[in-house]
Amino acid sequence: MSDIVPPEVRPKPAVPAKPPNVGAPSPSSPFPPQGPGVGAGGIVAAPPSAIPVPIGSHGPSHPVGHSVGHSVGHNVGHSGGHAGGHAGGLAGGHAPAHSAGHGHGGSHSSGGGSTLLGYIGIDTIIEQMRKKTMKTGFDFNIMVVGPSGLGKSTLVNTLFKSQVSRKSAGWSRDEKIPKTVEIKSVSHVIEEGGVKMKLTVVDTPGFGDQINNDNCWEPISKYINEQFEKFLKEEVNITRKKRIPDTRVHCCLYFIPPTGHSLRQLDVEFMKRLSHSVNIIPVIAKSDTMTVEERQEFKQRVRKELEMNGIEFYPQKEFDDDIEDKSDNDKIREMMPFAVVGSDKEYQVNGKRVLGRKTPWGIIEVENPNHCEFAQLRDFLIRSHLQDLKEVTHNIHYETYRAKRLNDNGGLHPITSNDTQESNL
Ligand SMILES: Nc1nc2c(ncn2[C@@H]2O[C@H](COP(=O)(O)OP(=O)(O)O)[C@@H](O)[C@H]2O)c(=O)[nH]1
Ligand SMILES: [Mg+2]
Repeated sequence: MSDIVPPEVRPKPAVPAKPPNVGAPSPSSPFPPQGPGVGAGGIVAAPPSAIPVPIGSHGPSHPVGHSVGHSVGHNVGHSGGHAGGHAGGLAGGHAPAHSAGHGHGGSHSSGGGSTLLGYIGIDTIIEQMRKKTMKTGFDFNIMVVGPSGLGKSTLVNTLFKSQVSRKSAGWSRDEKIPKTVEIKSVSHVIEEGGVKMKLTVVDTPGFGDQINNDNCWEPISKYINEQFEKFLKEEVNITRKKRIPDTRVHCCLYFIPPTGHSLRQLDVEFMKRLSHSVNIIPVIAKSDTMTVEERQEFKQRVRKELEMNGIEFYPQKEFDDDIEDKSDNDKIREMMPFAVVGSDKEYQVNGKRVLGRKTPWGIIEVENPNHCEFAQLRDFLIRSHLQDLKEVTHNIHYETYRAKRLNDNGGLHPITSNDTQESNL
């Protein structure tokens, strides 16, 4: 594939990695978080160098297991139930060195006079979880919202290094990009390092394109709730699927036009209304159209306006887990909204192939942190917070919907699978 950029040209992540657990109070749902979402931390903590992204191809280009060390100690509590004891022996050889010490150092027996010595193998849970995730894969659903022509499709393609959001049936690469007129989701399976991700991009019609934009967030809100409803119906089914297809929107990238002015009333309304049902990540689109000073000023203004309007974007302060989490997330929040540039074209710069936009005065390298903040967004979204986005969606947004729905209804009656809509995945 010509548009794969070799890993060595990619910059290091500029945002701190986050342990893949959510800071929110865990609701006492009788339903376990879905699929490999929770407990599959091994995927998201992958080191930055491990993103070769052979989209749609099946050749893992990296040895698996490189991400094990990052997840130790964070997920065990969530996913112990999945662990098969017999797997310990299989995985023991891969146990992360630093955690093996807990077991091998067993000579310091407890005050109770225990003489049990030696390695138990608890730390192999990570390897067991990794194996499970490799087998089952996981879903990730991302929605893009903003006026048409702001670079939404391009940015998603830049993020996932492919034509993912333009590949909808019937459109080839060279044809004119169709304008989205209805909410449409397109799914792709992306495989990397042996882990499969079913990525669904939900494209929304040019938000705010109309003359009268009253209530234009409604169809988007409806779509988000429909996915919750679909999931809820599957959950309360008497014959539940082993793994419920997850079409819930894990993240909504909200594109702010690079006007240099204020947020529009529409932006404020949208984010205010939707921030309680979806993880909103505001980004400043086409930031190559602004000077460095303009960009800084605009970012500051947007941050201030978001705060003044009480808009909680992701990562929400109230869900910070602990002090470490808070300090990592504070750094990210201070950098937001990321001023991004998108492109799915490659150019040769200093002997390396880079994704960029060619202008008469030079090439804007989208992954170069000195040129724009795309790399920060990508690292945050995929390499450090992807798992957390899924968990917040499940534990907070979905849980809120579920509680309300069950309350309103006086308890949802079990329904048969015939009543539920088929997943659109
Ligand atoms: N200057 C600039 N142009 C961009 C950027 N991203 C996309 N474009 C261009 O803007 C046009 C619309 O992009 P598209 O991704 O289809 O926008 P969408 O309607 O929001 O999905 C295309 O010509 C893109 O090449 C960017 O970051 N900067
Ligand atoms: Mg588009």
